[in-house]
Amino acid sequence: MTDRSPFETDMLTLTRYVMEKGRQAKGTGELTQLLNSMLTAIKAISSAVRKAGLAHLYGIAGSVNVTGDEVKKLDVLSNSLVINMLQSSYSTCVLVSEENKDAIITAKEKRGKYVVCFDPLDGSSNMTTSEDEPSEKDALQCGRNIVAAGYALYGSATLVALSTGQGVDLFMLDPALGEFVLVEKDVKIKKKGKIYSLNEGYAKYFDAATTEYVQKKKFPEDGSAPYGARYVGSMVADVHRTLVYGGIFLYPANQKSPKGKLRLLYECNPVAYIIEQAGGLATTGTQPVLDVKPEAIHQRVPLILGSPEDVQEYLTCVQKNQAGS
Ligand code: P6P
Repeated sequence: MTDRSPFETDMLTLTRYVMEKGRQAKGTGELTQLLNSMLTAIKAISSAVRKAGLAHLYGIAGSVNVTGDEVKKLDVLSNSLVINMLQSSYSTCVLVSEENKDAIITAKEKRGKYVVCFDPLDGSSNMTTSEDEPSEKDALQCGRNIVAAGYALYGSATLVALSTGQGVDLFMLDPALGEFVLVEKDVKIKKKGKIYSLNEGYAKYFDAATTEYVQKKKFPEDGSAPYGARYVGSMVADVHRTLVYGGIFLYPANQKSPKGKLRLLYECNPVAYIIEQAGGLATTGTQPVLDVKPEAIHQRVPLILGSPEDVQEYLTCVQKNQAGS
C-alpha cells in the first residue's frame, strides 16, 4: 500500500511568511532578519528542551533572576541563544530580558533599529526606538508601539504564535524540515468561553472583585452551567489555551503581589498584543495592558485577558467593587 498523502510542495514556512510580511511592509528587511534570527533561537531551544534530560539541562543554575525565580539551566541556555541570535541579526539596538537586570545595548558595529523585550522561554516583542544613542529608556514604550510579538510553546510539538499587526497566525515546527509551517491563519478568539484560569491557591489574598468574579463562574446566578477551571501555571500555555478555546486567564494583583506577578514588557505586552489581534481584550483591571506607560524594564502589572465578553464581565465586577468601596 503506497502512501497516497500528497507531499506538500508549496507549504507556507515561517521563513517565507516573514519575508512576505517584510516585502509588504516595504521595510529595510531588518524585521525579517530579526524574526528569522529569533526563529533560529526557538529551534535551538526546542532541541535543548527535548534533550534536557539527556544533556543534564534540568535543574537549577545556581542563581536567581530579576523576578526572584531560581534560574534553571534551560533559562540560562535559552537566554544566551536568544541574545546571540538577535545581536547577530544586525537589527537590534536594545535587548531587555527577564534574565538580565539591566538592558543590553547592542555593540555599534552590530546595531539596528529594533528594541526587543523577551522572556527567553516566554513571549517576545519588538518596538522601534528613537534615533539617539540607544539606552534602556528606549524600551520604556507602551505596548501600542509594538510592531511584532509572539510566543513559542514547547509541548509535544513546538508551536509559534506570531502577529505583525495583521492578525495572529500559528506555526508548528516540522522536525523533518527544520522549518515552522503555517497551521492556522488569522486565529480569532471566541466572544465568550467556558473556562476560567487563575491560581486559586491565592484565594485568601484575592481582592473583592476577583473573589466575586470567581464565585460567579462557579455558581452562575443566571442558571447557566458553571465554567470549567484550568490552570497550567505557565503563562504561555494558559494564554494559548485561552486563545484557542476561549475563556479568561487572570493573574490579578493580590495582597501577596500588590502589582501582580507578571512583567509588563516581556510577558504581559506580547500576549496582550496577540490576544487583541485575535479580537480579545487584555487589561490590568484599570486600563488596557497595551496602554500602560512603562516606568521600569522589569515592572509588574496585573493581567486579565481572553474572550471579550468574559473580560468585560470581570471589569464589571471591578467597577461594582470600586463603586462600593
Ligand atoms: P504562580 C511561571 O513561573 C510564571 O512566571 C508564569 O509563566 C505563570 O503564569 C506564573 O508565573 C505562575 O505563577 O504564582 O501561579 O505559580
